[in-house]
Amino acid sequence: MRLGIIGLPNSGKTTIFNALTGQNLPTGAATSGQFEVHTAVVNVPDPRVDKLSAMYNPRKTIYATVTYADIGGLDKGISEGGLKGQFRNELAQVDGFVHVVRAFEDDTVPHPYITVDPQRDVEILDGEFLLADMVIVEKRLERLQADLRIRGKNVDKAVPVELELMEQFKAHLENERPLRELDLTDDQLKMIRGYGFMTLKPVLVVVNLGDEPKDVRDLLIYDHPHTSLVGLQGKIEAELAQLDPADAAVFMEEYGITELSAAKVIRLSYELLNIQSFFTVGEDEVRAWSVAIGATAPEAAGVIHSDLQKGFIRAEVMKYDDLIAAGSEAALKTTGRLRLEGREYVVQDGDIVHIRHAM
Ligand SMILES: Nc1nc2c(ncn2[C@@H]2O[C@H](COP(=O)(O)OP(=O)(O)OP(=O)(O)O)[C@@H](O)[C@H]2O)c(=O)[nH]1
Ligand SMILES: [Mg+2]
Repeated sequence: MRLGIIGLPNSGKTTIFNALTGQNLPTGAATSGQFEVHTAVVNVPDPRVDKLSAMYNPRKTIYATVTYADIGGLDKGISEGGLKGQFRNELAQVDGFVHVVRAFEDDTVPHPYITVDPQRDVEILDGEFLLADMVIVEKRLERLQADLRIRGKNVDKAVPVELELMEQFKAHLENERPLRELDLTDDQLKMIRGYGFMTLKPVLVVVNLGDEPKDVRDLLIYDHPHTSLVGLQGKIEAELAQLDPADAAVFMEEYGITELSAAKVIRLSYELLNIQSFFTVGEDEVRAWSVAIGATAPEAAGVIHSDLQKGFIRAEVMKYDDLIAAGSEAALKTTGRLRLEGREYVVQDGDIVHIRHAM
C-alpha cells in the first residue's frame, strides 16, 4: 500500500516524510517547488505483534508495512487543463494521500501565499484535485455523448450507464465535493478504475503544528468521509526520529512530549486504506499481513502465498484476545476456542491464522 505525501510548497512534506520514515532527506530551500519523489517503506507499529513476538520468541518478527512517497512540486494551477505526465502517474499510483498543511509560524520559512492559513491551504490543493477530476469527467462525457450520437440505438449498453454516472460526478464536483463522498457500488468502481480520479482516494490531513502542541480542531474544519485529521510537530519529530531511543527520551522530556505522533500518524494512514491485519505465528516467524476488510479466508491465504489460496482446505483461527487471555496456544486449545473455518469465513482484524492446504 502506497501513500502519497502532498501539500503546498514549504508546508513541511519532506520534514514529515523524515519524521515518519526516519530518513534524513534535505528540507527547505534546496528542494523548493521541484517535482521530486522519494519513497520509503515503514513498519506499522502494532502492540499486538510485540506481544505475540514475546509469546513465541520467533527468529523473525515482521510488521505490516506502508510505503510513503514524498511528492514535491504541487501548487495552485497544477491541474489547469488536467494533470499531466509524471505528476499524473505518480499521483494515480497511490492508494491514498497524506495531505500536509502548514500551521507553523516561522519568518525564516516563506509561505507561498504569505500568511499561515491552514483552512485556505487545504482547500487550495483540494480545489486542484477537484479540477483535475472535472477535466477527466468532461472528457469522458464528450466521448460518451459522441458515441451515443454516432451509434444511436446500437450503442453499447454500458454507455448510457456510464453517462449517468459521469453526470452525477459532474454535479457533485461542481458543488466542490470530493468523489469519495459518494457511495459507489463495486460495479461503478470497476467502471472507473482506470481513470485515476484524485478525489476518490482517502486522505489523511496532517497539520504541521510547529513547535507548540495544539488542538488541530481549532485550526481546521475538515469533514469528509474516508478522511482523518491529525496534528504533528513536524520539525521536532523529524529530529527525534534521528536520535537513538535513549537520547530521544531525554529530548522528549525537555519538550514535554509524552508520546510521539509519528507512530499514531502511521497507524492512522494504515487504517485509512480500508485494510486490516491478520497474523501468522510460530517459532520461526511472527508476522502481520494486510488484507482488505471483508476478505475471505482463502483470499487472506492468497496474501501469504498464491499456492495457499489454490490449495486452501481450512483455516485454523485464534482470536488475538482469546490467545492473550489464555496465555499460550496450548492453553487456548483446551478451551475449545481454536476454530476451524471454511472458504466462506470472513477474516477479522486480529485473527491469528494457520492455513491448512493441499500442496
Ligand atoms: N519552525 C518550523 N519549521 C519547519 C517545521 N516543519 C518544517 N519546517 C521548515 O520549513 C521548511 C520547509 O520544509 P520542507 O519539509 O522542506 O517542506 P516541503 O513541503 O517538503 O517543501 P517543498 O518540497 O520545497 O515544497 C524547512 O526549512 C523546514 O525546516 C516546523 O514544524 N517548524
Ligand atoms: Mg520537500
